[in-house]
Amino acid sequence: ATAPLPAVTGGLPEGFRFGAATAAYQIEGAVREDGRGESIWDRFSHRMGGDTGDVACDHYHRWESDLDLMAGLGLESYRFSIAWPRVQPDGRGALNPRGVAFYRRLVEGCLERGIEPVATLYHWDLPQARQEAGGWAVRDTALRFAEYAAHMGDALGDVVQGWITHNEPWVVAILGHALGRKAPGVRDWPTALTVAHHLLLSHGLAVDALRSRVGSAPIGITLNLNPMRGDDTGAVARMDAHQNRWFLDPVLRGTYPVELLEHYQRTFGPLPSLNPEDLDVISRPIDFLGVNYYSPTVVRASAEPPLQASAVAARGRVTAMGWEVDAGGLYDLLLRLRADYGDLEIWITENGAAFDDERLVDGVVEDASRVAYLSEHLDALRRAVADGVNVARYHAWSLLDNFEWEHGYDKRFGIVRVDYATQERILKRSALWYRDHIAAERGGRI
Ligand code: PNW
Repeated sequence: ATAPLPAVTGGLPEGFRFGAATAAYQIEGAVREDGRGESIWDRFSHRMGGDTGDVACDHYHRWESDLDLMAGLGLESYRFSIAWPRVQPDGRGALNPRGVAFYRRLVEGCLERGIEPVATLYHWDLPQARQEAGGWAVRDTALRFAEYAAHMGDALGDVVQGWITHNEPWVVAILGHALGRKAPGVRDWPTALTVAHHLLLSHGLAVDALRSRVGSAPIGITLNLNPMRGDDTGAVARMDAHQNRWFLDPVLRGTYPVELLEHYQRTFGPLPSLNPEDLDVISRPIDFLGVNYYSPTVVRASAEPPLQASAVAARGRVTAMGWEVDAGGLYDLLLRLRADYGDLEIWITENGAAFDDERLVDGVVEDASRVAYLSEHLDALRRAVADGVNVARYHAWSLLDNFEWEHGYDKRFGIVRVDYATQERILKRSALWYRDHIAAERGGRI
């Protein structure tokens, strides 16, 4: 393998920041400490009998040294998530002050190190008590989420510098409620569509709640978006409407994609949760769109309900997840967002990869595949910026190896290795490469 060329630098907009992302259940551990309530991921991972987030990276106790690690890499922005059941154990009622205090320490620790703290309110860890009251399939959960958002705005609005309502509502709705692969493990398409609607509604309600409480801090939502590839234009359009436009259009235009909406209604009957007035709330102005990009989706026409379209297994270079490596997909996606949705500010809130070919050599984990992945995707980002797309953040997924949901700890996305036996953090080559890339951009010596 040849080493990647030195990265192109310069040309990024004023105010652009490089950072890394994590999520509460994937790194914190300490699931029974300081009054934290149970979440649907505690319940689901224990029920599945595999790995759980009980200890994870023990970040709840190691946050200070983890922040030092970030500062040492020159990271400028840190995207973390707040565990709803840590700050409001039953997902309603009074706050748990010890849970809130943890996030205040974390955020102030970021500020002390010159790192911008960006908080995600929902990265999939619904309080189990809300699930027992019906979960995202009931409208009340959206109202409770708005109250939680208001509480967080009051508690942390003076220090958090960016707010993200939801992470990847498609994954929550479809993988969590149609395919049953993620918590809460439901398999029912009509429920999944109801859940998607309530997630979107709760996003709009949370924007309203935050707007009056967080000063000028930007507010957005993060979607997992995939550029679609394939020869059957009908199948490609259906998959694109299902996965990308079902979330983009309501948030950015106040409409559901009409053809797919009619198709769902023919297939499943009326969708009673979908009150037309909700779209005004869902489309409240946001300050940026968060984009998680991993790979393109290759689509073919098939008999598979409800879309009559299926994703084809990736070919060529793939990651340990089986996801195709294609930085051109990031460029295409960014250009498409600008063409279809106008000049909105975009934050890449996740981008990265798990690979199996890492090995420890003289105290550094050599991960050439990840260095290549990050380098190619940052080049694609720079090309999109040069072509006029307004991109303001890049958060690598992830700072640390962590609990990769139903795949457990085997899939390692970190730029920093976690030795789970000792909780030691060991830099990977990609972390050093990223440090040098940021330093070169800032004109420092590397
Ligand atoms: C995202 N898919 O999940 C999440 O935001 C992270 O928590 C996660 O660790 C990361 O990506 C890596 O998986 C996704 O199947 C999970 O399309 C599945 C899909 C997409 C994103």
